[in-house]
Amino acid sequence: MPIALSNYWDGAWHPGAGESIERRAPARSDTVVASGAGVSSAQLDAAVGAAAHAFDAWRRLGIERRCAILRAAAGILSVRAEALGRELSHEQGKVLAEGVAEVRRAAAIFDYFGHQSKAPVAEEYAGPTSQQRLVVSHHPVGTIGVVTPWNFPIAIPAWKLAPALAYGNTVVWKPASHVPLLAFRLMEALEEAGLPPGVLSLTMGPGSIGQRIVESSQVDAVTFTGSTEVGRHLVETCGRRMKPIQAELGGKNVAVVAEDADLDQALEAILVGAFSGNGQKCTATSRVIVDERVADTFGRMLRERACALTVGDPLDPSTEVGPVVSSPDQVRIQAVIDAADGAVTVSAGDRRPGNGWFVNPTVVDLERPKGAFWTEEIFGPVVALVRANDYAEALRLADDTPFGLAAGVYTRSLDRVHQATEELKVGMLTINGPTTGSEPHVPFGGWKQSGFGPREQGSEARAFFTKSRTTAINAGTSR
Ligand code: TAP
Repeated sequence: MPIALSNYWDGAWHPGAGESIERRAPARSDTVVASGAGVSSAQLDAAVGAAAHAFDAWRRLGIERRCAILRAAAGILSVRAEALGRELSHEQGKVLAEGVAEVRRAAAIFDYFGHQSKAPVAEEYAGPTSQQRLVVSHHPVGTIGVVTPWNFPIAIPAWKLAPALAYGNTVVWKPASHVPLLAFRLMEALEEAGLPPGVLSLTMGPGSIGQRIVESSQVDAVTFTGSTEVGRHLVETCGRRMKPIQAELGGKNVAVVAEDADLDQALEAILVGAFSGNGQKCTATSRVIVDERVADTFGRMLRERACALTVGDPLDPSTEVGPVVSSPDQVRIQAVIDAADGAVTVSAGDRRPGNGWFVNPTVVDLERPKGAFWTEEIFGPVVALVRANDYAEALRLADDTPFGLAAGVYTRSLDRVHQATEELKVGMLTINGPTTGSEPHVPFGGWKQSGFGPREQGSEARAFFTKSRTTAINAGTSR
């Protein structure tokens, strides 16, 4: 039976009066996972109004009581990780173990921000004289518009909602249309954790609902994760309104395999980087640049292992690569593969159910670094191999992209690690590990066209979700 979806604002669930929603399972497109309707424009305005109205009481509640609610939400998500992970895998298509791990990650994020009440709330500096102290304190921004993508249906919402709420903001959240069920489940968990009425509004619907949130005069700032195309448009929209926006966008992430790399270690890391999440991660490895001297060996190793990956139902624990998120995405990715010269499309055999949106894991040997495999974010289980004459050329090629999200470098040389950290223009760099992955206590985000505004998570999250005030305190003249 499909799960009946609902929207949430002002402390109550509301059936949508907007566009209908019907989410089908990517592995079995004849199975409806969840259905309902998104909000109408009038409902959205009510949901935004409720969040704006709730702001003063929420910020005055104090950080300790706010954080206690986030810790309770973390506990609820932990207890439900298996069940929610299964629903995530069914709805989005990533394999079961990754679905469960993502729910646990969301719990860890709520737990991390649930402990921010114990972090310093201000910094103190010396004034120009001993009579003056300068105190920098941090204050909530107001009502935040949150717009999230489908590839991490619960972890990315968590890493926006948790800091927004901890630091005293209220939120209007529009999840991606492909993953309404996990949004509904996260909202349920937060309601059960004791979030007061109005503090969070869940408003489902198409991109136009996200657009209306961003344009609302009652929304004080926007945090968005998604494509560079939509992100650029939202940055322009916010710029015209002088509204702060944080945007985490696309990537064309690279793995550089040096001549001295431990090839087995590099192989394991690149397989995870390229094919986990069915290749649909913003940090997915999509270009592999290999030193000419080890390229034949490494290319053969990569093709052989990619060929042995089991493609199938994401709920089957033996599956290593599941379906992509939608039928149009399957058609688009397959067209890019079909148009490529030298594409080796590989698959371990047929364990896939009928009617699924599957794409075989694919390795493409590129003669020259150009074409769609080199420049476009394909967002599927595909990876391009390119040869470089030496390490210096490999680093130059690595930066041959307008994106700057993630890179992996595989080497045993400290000198080469140093060169990579100096030269590569990326926000996330991994040495001898997968390009994918993040931790809640350290910043996450991209350079160049992969990101805009303050980073997410860790110590940098507060920079976006608060406004600072510098207070100069002068001692009385009698002292
Ligand atoms: P998008 O198509 O950009 O959609 C992202 C969100 O924006 C969805 O909720 C979407 O709604 C909404 N949206 C679409 N048009 C809008 C508009 N005009 N105004 C406001 N909201 C609008 O991205 P996607 O396909 O969901 O996600 C994949 C992309 O996200 C990839 O490029 C990936 O690299 C990127 N991504 C980046 C990161 C980081 S941290 N850099 C992490 C994950 C994903 P609908 O779903 O209803 O269309």
